[in-house]
Amino acid sequence: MTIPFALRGAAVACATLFAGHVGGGDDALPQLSAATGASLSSCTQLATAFQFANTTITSAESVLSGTLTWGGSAIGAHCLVKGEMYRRTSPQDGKSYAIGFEMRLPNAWNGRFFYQANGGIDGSVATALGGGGPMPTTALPQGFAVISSDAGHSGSTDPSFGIDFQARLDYGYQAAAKLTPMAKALIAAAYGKLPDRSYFGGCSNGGRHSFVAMTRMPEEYDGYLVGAPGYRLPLAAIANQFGAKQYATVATNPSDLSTAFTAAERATVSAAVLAKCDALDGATDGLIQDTTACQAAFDFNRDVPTCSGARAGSCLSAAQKAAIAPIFSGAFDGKGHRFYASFPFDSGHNCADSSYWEFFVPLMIDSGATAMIWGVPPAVPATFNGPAYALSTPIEAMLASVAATNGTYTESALSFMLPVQPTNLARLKNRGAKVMVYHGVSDAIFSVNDTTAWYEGLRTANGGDASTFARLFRVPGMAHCAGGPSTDQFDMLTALVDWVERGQAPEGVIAHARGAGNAVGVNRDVPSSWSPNRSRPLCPYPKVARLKAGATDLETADSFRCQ
Ligand SMILES: [Ca+2]
Repeated sequence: MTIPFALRGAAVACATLFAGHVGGGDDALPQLSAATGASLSSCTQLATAFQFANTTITSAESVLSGTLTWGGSAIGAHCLVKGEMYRRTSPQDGKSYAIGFEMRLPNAWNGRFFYQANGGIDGSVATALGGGGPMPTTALPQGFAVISSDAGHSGSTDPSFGIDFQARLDYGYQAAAKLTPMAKALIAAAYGKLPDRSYFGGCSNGGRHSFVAMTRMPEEYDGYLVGAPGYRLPLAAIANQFGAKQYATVATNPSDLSTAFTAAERATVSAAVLAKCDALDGATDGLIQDTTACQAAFDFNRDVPTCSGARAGSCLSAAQKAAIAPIFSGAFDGKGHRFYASFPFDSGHNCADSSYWEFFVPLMIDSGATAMIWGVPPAVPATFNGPAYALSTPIEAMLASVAATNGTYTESALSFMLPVQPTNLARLKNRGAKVMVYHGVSDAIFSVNDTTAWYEGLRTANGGDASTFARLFRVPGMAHCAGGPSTDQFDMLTALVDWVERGQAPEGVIAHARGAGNAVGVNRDVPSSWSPNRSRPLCPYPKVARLKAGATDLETADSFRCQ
């Protein structure tokens, strides 16, 4: 890596910004200083002037303001740098691999770096906007320098990259570790100083990347934004295949698992949950804020009508209840051992997102990932049949294969995919970094209960209170990362920056529904009875939003408080 001497000086000066403590009491943590901006000194020259080990810059070009937009607003002028790291040929499959990336460097930079962690099985370089989903704004338009990568392989729908052992490791945790120092050096080359503050964020597998980063790279980032983390992804995927096996026992069309639990029947369950739980938070408004109380109040077998005759949509047969109840109460192996979390009952079981995750994904995505990305030895891609694998392979065999190693695949999936000691965040905490986690309560693929169990463990590991550095926000009604009958549009990145750099701990993050006219995109799951722009506070767990005494307007966050 070549950095001009003057820039090395700037990098040293930057390090002194970590000094300074505020607060008192026995839990005083360092207060990190705020980032300061700078202007881009060059763009196209970066293609030749920037050098870093194992890195090839393939292009650097200026992008005019308005070329990209978010929510109808122009994103400002910036420099787009494309490149790759660690080009190599696989000893397992003979194919060529590299870690592809793009960085977008704003002309008017806010002094911050954002690592955009992507979803799915990675495999494509998503546009480095600095976030996605339904966020009202993202990092790039706010002036962050943003990196996005393919995490070390090409092909966002093809799990056969798992034949290559190094590609497994890059996908798991090593791509982020390799990209981080390169990205910071590129920022130094572009602006004359390293980033003052660095943030890491994503949802789903991107939330997993964030979760892993806070345990493996606690010194590299100051804030971690963790959305719907599949932080035990191989186990969640096997649990989802457990669900497919259960559904298959009551599907009227064996080739279509959704016939086991139709949209009308799912709506019946959501309505039954609302009938028991909606008012527990003081407001009968179609949102169940008190998720914990709801699980005690609602009984699936008792409160969902049982069909007396043929299935009719407004009831479940006894056989359906027997098949579906274990999916909620938690997947188990043949010995009755639970290996993944339960799922809570909520208001959003009938949204389209849930059907996709429960009926399509286990057969077409989870199966291939389990067998080829995580399993040891991996399945042979040319003859692999996803639905047959999901429905025929014993759960015990799946669990054994993601825990296995051999002479070629020397690290198991449970090692390379999962965070390391996830309730020990002392290094991150003690240097003043912060963590914000959000998770939809109606998420059908990664259970909010799994994330809540981790957070309870974190509280225990920190004397009963982790809120000084890490907070969990459960989002009622929200499906996987977005959607569901929910207020799913919120800006936790700004809340995280305010916490990291200004010491303003997030109490209630305001979230909006995305009804008709929403600039970023309409959520079709928003009930027609709601105001299109309904707002609610998202509350740090274990607090929940409750209706204020005397408040009558159910469409505004002002009527609720976190308690
Ligand atoms: Ca309610």
